[in-house]
Amino acid sequence: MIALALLGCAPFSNPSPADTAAPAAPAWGAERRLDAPAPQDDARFGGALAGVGDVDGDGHDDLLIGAPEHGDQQGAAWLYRGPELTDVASVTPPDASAGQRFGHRLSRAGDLDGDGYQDALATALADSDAANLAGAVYLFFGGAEGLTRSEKRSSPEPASGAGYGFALAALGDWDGDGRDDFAAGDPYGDAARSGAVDLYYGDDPDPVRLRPEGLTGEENVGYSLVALSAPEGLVAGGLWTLPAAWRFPGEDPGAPALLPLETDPAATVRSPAAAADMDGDGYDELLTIGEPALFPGSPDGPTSPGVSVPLADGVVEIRQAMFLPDADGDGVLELLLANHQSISPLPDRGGRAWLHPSGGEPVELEPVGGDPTACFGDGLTAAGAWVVVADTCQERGAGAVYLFSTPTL
Ligand SMILES: [Ca+2]
Ligand SMILES: [Ca+2]
Ligand SMILES: [Ca+2]
Ligand SMILES: [Ca+2]
Repeated sequence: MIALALLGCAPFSNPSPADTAAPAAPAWGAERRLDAPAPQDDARFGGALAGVGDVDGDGHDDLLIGAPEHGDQQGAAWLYRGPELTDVASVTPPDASAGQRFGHRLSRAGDLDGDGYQDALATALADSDAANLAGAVYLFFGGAEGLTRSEKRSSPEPASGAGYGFALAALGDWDGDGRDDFAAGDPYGDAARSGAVDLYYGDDPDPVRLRPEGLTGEENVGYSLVALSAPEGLVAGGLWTLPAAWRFPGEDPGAPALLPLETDPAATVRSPAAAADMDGDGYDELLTIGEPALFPGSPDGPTSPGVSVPLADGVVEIRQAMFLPDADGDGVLELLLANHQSISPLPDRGGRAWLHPSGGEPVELEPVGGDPTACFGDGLTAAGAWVVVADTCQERGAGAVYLFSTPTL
């Protein structure tokens, strides 16, 4: 009950009798589907998504969408400018090459160089420049013309097939120098596959490499990254081997601590997925996927036991999760959860996604058009007033992205 008390309004507890009336259907407003600007079978448009903030300074938040298998696995990414996300421009690294799989991961960055424009991050999973297919992270700097200038970052310990930048996280300005900072995961970047996290201050080219002490191998630290509000720091997960998650405090990132992710009753916790201050007490809650749970925030980071999130009937696990703005006015953020795989015993269709209001029952999102047996929900983000849901299986793997206007309840 301590956890529920910390979450203030006790979101996601079982509804009390007063709450059991059918919830009002969410007013999703406009819904739209985006297909790839250059559709191609198996290109996996929507394989990465990121609301990147306002990169061109026109006052509207913008969206990046990647297709990592596009064009002989060179990969591709496009910038969709807000507010309508109809103005599209290709975003390309200067050393684009076949097999590079650019656009495997995308992230907002904040303002890395302090020029007032929001910047963005993109990885090339199998970049061949640094060592042998070690992967690379590109910084794309915002400007009035969009994301036209970039710089490249490679692993300090480049290893074959390592997939540098497998996870990315925008941190805000940890050192207070006016430039926002970010982290790049390197979960396969050493012989023992213990993994590591690189901390980049602004646009400084050389990272601070972070690796918890006492690792013995196969921890794959940096497989997932979730930023907390500074100074609580950064949560780095391993590869499906919990409790392999660590917290790097913002004030002393060189002193990470193992982060227990235990729930009561015990649930299958797969991976950290998102963090936000759900209840407005100043400390971020951590949301995990698997059987999803919320770990209450504190000055020392998220705390166990986590509070399980009740799922829609028939749903056992979820694979994607994010926070949504408070849509029902109770001061508590809502959740968007998805599972892109077909869920037995629910009626046969592919991926599904649900809005989980803090005070009510889950409400399913219905994609506009398209093949309902595909993998709707294999990526989630938000950009401006839009909730963005990917379906990379759509159209023989060409992929599609669905836009839903932010709901009001
Ligand atoms: Ca903009
Ligand atoms: Ca900038
Ligand atoms: Ca900084
Ligand atoms: Ca909180």
